[in-house]
Amino acid sequence: MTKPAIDVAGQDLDPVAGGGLLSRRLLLKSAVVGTGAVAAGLATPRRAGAEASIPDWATVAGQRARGYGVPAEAEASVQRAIIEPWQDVAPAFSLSGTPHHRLRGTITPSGLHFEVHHGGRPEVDPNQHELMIHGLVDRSLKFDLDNLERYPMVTKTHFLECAGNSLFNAVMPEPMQAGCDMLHGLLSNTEWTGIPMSILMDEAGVQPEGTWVVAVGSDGPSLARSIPISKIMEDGVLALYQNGERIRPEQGYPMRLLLPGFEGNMNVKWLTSLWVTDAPAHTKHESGEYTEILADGSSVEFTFAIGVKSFITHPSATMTMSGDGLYEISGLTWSGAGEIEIVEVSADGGQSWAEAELVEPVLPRALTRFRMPWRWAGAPTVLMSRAEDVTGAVQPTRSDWKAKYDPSNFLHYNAIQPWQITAEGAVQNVYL
Ligand SMILES: Nc1nc2c(c(=O)[nH]1)N[C@H]1C(S)=C(S)[C@@H](COP(=O)(O)O)O[C@H]1N2
Ligand SMILES: [Mo]
Repeated sequence: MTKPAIDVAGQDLDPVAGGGLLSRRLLLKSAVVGTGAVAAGLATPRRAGAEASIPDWATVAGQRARGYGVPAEAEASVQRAIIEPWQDVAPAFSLSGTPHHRLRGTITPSGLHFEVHHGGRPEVDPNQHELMIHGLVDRSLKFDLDNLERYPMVTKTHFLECAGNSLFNAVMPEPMQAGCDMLHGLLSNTEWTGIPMSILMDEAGVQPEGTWVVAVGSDGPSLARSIPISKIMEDGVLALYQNGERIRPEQGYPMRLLLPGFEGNMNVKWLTSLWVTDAPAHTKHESGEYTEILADGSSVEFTFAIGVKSFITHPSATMTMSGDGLYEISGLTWSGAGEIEIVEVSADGGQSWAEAELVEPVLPRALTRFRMPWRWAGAPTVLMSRAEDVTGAVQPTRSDWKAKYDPSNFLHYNAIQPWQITAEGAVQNVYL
């Protein structure tokens, strides 16, 4: 981890909480070097000398324009993590996680969006793919990509999180030492564009008894989920575009259902059928795979919305600190219930907390970045973040979360993530 090149006036270096958390006013200071306020541990830019040399690439003609850009060659190691441990348990499943510890900002590049395929990624021919709306409707309708292009479209930024995200923290007796891609990577954030579902439903004419919609994908397992029609009508979107371009094959090309804030599984990819019914269908994918068992042995019938959550991305497990001194702690926060209200950070293992800055725009049901200035004393400590959303819901500790469920449950894990920093500067996953 590299330290930011900031310099500051003395008073802002007074801690606002234990462990070296500093005033958020520091985030406003520009990179003024040389006021002498900070002596040790500040990463200052190298001063330009008279011996400036001209690099080779600045002396020759560059590469020609190209049709589709890719990241710089030196960034080729920024990849999704293929989540292998899961494949032993359910071999038909195929998962990859977004490397949040190697990204900044909030939008997930399309090529790094996480994947959860229950039966692999189908190779859909867009010219043959159709979406049917049927069941308790006045008119059954069929759409192909061409018909759909003529409908009004909306553009909205929303996160998608698998209900099984962070499963290793939920079930492993000892904390797994891996990066944010393995630990929390079944989470991404996208600018989606598509047709409000209410428009298509109104065209079909939903009958009064039509209170549920069973959405089905055209992949091998025909993944199917029941959705209350109220959600479909409120803010459901038939998503066709991802960050401005057509949805990637991994994300459901050529169309997927987007249900802002609802667990990933309900956002059916390669969507081919919407069957309007008067009751949930209790498909294998909802009742068999996405039901949480509580501590008393009973189970929760449905958990639609994703809970309030956050984790620090910089620094995070697998990173190494580059010496003591000033750092900007940075992380991600989100909630399926709406906007994030507050994120607090602790740099002393939860003994004291201070409010982090939420980076604008703070959008409902979208990833929000938070940041906090911090001076690491070079001694062992534990960093944590704790989010609260508009409904007042707050992230639980791991032990509070575990107490609620049967030990086998790994769904909807949203506990506080502590990162332990050793005296040598290694950042490790830890349970507190
Ligand atoms: N048709 C279909 N839809 C699907 C799935 C699938 O396997 N098939 N996986 C679901 C699960 S479990 C999740 S978490 C999200 C993952 O979306 P992504 O792969 O675009 O990240 O899609 C959901 N929709
Ligand atoms: Mo999922």
